[in-house]
Amino acid sequence: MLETLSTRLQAIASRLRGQARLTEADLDAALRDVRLALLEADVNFRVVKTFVARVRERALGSAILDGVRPGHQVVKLVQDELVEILGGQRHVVKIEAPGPAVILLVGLQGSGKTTSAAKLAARLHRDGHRPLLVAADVYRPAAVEQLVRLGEQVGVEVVTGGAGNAPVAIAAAAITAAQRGDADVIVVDTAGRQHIDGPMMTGLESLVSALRPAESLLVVDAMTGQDAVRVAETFLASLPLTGLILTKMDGDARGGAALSIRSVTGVPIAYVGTGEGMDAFEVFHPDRLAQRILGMGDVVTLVERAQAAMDSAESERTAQQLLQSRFTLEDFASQLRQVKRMGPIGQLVEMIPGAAGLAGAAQAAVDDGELRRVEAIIDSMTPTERREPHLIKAGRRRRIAAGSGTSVAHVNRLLRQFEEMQKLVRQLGGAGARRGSAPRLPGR
Ligand SMILES: Nc1nc2c(ncn2[C@@H]2O[C@H](COP(=O)(O)OP(=O)(O)OP(=O)(O)O)[C@@H](O)[C@H]2O)c(=O)[nH]1
Ligand SMILES: [Mg+2]
Repeated sequence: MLETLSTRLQAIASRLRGQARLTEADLDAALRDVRLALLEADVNFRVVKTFVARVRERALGSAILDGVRPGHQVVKLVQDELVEILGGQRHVVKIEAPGPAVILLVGLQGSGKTTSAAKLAARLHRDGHRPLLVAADVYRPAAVEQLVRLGEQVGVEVVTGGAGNAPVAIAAAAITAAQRGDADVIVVDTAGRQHIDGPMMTGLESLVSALRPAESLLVVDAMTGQDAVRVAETFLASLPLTGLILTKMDGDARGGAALSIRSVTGVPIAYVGTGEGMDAFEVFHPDRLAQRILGMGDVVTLVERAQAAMDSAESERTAQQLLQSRFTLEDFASQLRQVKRMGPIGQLVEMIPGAAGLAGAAQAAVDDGELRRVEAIIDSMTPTERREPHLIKAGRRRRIAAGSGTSVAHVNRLLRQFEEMQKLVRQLGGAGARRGSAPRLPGR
């Protein structure tokens, strides 16, 4: 997310932190770089202007240039100001009893409404709500089909209308169904058009007045740059939007525009989409994004992703295996699969404090097929070989290499690495055993 901007701001930040003294001229030079970085990332120029002016004013006003570690303090001001333009507080969607609360998703064609509707329902479901999805995009039969398929995928029921039903009628039926079926929130997917026009707006206005949604969320494609900001302004002129969903933030190109959307429109960003998969969806936390952009990591999100992706029973079993020195290649493969469920490796590394600069390299290693190769090699082994890799002699190594489409050198490397890991684990397990916490099995 926002890799280019992030790289540039991090370079400026580390230069600032490295300076023991800071004159007003140094400050202005740094702020000029900040200004350029923001503009190049396509952040709205008025927002940039205010941003830089406020950091400068606060830096000079509080006399931090004469204080201790002035560079660090300026970076902190930049961070605070980033949080500020991103909206300060996170926006919590309103789901109040007596339900069902209606969440209406609106937006242009292809912005990601249907995908986001399903992601949002999945999210709400995971958070303990009982959502229903409503297919109120009746103009394209394929749209209903798409939502039904996604609903199945995330395990949320989808309400559809009969032929010729108007969106308002379908949504009203969904409210009744929710009351009967004890759902507390309904997420309504609507039709998008290529451009904002009268009929679309009239249709949405009648949905709003009939449903009185708790939230009307505008879905915008972050890759469309400043257009996204203009689209939001136009929608806002006719509809009482309560929040925004920024999709395709996984693309780097013009995501900066999205950073200014809150400042320009005053509408808070509620969620961001970071990929096509149903998991690629995050609650938007201004402070966490600001930290990530400045390379300070985002451990909280990392842990949350791990919790969502990891099977806790499976992890517990692995921990036990580790402690008992019985960690096998099978366990290793299962761990790999769980990590993959957490999302693209580059995104994960980016959230580790101080490691943001490695994100590209880590992602490249994956794209290079290193992880896939490891998985393929393990897949080509027999269950016995996975449990007892020391049994794998030359002939078997050749078979495994052929079966996995790799080379004997690859197989050798994996086995060697695994053996080293086991050695390490045995030492750890041994230490545990001496403390009496993890009995070692006989013969190990
Ligand atoms: N990379 C990426 N792709 C996304 C994201 N959100 C949606 N998409 C993709 O964008 C395309 C359009 O998404 P839809 O959800 O069908 O968009 P829509 O707004 O419902 O489109 P219409 O119903 O035609 O108005 C699909 O291919 C999605 O997979 C995201 O956060 N990242
Ligand atoms: Mg759609």
